[in-house]
Amino acid sequence: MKKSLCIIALLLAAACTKVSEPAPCGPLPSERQLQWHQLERYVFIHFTTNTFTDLEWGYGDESEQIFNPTACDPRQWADIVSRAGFKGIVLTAKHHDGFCLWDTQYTDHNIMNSPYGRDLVKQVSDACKEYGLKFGVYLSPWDRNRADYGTSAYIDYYRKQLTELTTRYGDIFEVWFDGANGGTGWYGGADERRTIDNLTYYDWPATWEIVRRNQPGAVMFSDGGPDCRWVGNEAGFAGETNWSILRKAEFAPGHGDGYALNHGQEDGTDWLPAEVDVSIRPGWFYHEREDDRVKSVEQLMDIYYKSIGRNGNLILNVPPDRRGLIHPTDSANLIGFGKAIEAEFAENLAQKADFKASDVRGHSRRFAASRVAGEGYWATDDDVTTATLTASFRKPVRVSKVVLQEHIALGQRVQRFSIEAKIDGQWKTLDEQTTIGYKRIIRFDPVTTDAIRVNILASKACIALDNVGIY
Ligand code: FUL
Repeated sequence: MKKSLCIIALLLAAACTKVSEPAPCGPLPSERQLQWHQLERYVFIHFTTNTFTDLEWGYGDESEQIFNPTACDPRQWADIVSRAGFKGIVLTAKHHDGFCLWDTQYTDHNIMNSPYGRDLVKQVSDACKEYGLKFGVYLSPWDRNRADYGTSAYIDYYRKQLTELTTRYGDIFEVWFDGANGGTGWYGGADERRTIDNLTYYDWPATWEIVRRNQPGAVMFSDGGPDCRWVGNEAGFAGETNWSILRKAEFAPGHGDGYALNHGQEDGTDWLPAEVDVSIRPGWFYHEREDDRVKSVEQLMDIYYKSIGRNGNLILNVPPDRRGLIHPTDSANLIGFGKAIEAEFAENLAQKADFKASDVRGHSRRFAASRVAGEGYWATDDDVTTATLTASFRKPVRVSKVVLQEHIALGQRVQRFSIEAKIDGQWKTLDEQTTIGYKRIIRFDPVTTDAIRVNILASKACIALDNVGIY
């Protein structure tokens, strides 16, 4: 019998018999982390008094009177975000300056005392519901408005704020804990001398507990998680090697090794995937002087491949202007970005391919298009940690990208892989890389090819791939 027939027979047999699942490998994602991975991209909104003072870090002594957007419309934000194909919005409910964008009972330094006079957290969360978006909040631990910042009274205040935010506005998908604080040598606000030890001051586990209790589905972001980690830069890229696991005990908000944040750690103890935060403009807040420095669709696509394409989620900041609207350039580029992603991944050639694997544990025959078909995944036998998967085409196709996704519910396994194309009867290596994780996108100069081969060259345990896409 020919080899291909042999494999088909094997596949059929496997489809008919119940095959055991591979054993989990290393730390595993929680259900909330699995859901979060699937979001892939969402928008950050930075908006506070800084928008009106032209600052990036307000001092905390700004008058509430300066917060006066003349045409503020969170529905415009949500409309643009959803049209661009992004899945949610994370709003800076309070940035380092301490001004609160919601109707809080714990400080007068809030939006209800501004000329705007409306609860913006409520408006944004409502707009998200209307447009089918997830909603999240950023609550700066550092607060330059509070004279008690640095004492235990402030921790109590901070936790009360977090309680308000996590109980009043419906479901929250992510809470963002920024690591920046006055201890980094940037002074201002109510007390210019205080220095904070990030590691000892906040007692994070007790604070995180509030989120767990009130929003069990929410992931929490910081340099050290507990659910997703900072990627170690704000330029928009994850490491080419990017493990979703980390030795968590070595990290805390505002504390951790930059290289490890960017690459993860192969011997990580916990599932702690990377989130890539970057702004569409040079700054996080709107400044008119940056109107001609909005990232182009081309730049945003490069970020896409270096974040989502390298096993990270992307949180792209799009700051409203002084009117409280997303500026036309930002809007056009964000929507253009969404369209470019759609166009580049419009046709998955894997669906037309005939797949053969060098080893099969047992799966649906349609595993290659499993994401599309919504079933099965390809796994190898327990002792098989190297394997090849070949996609052959009846007629030559033009290919410039391969998408790989591991079955991460059972852990991150692959340590090294390569992609080859069969061109004029010869196999040519297009790329060789390390990790895959939730999603890895390999792009290369377009080739016209009869077949694409994925070689898994090293893996911590048997291979389990959810999806192979060819574009
Ligand atoms: C940083 C902050 O200091 C910036 O202002 C911004 O909020 C960014 C997302 O995180 O650490």
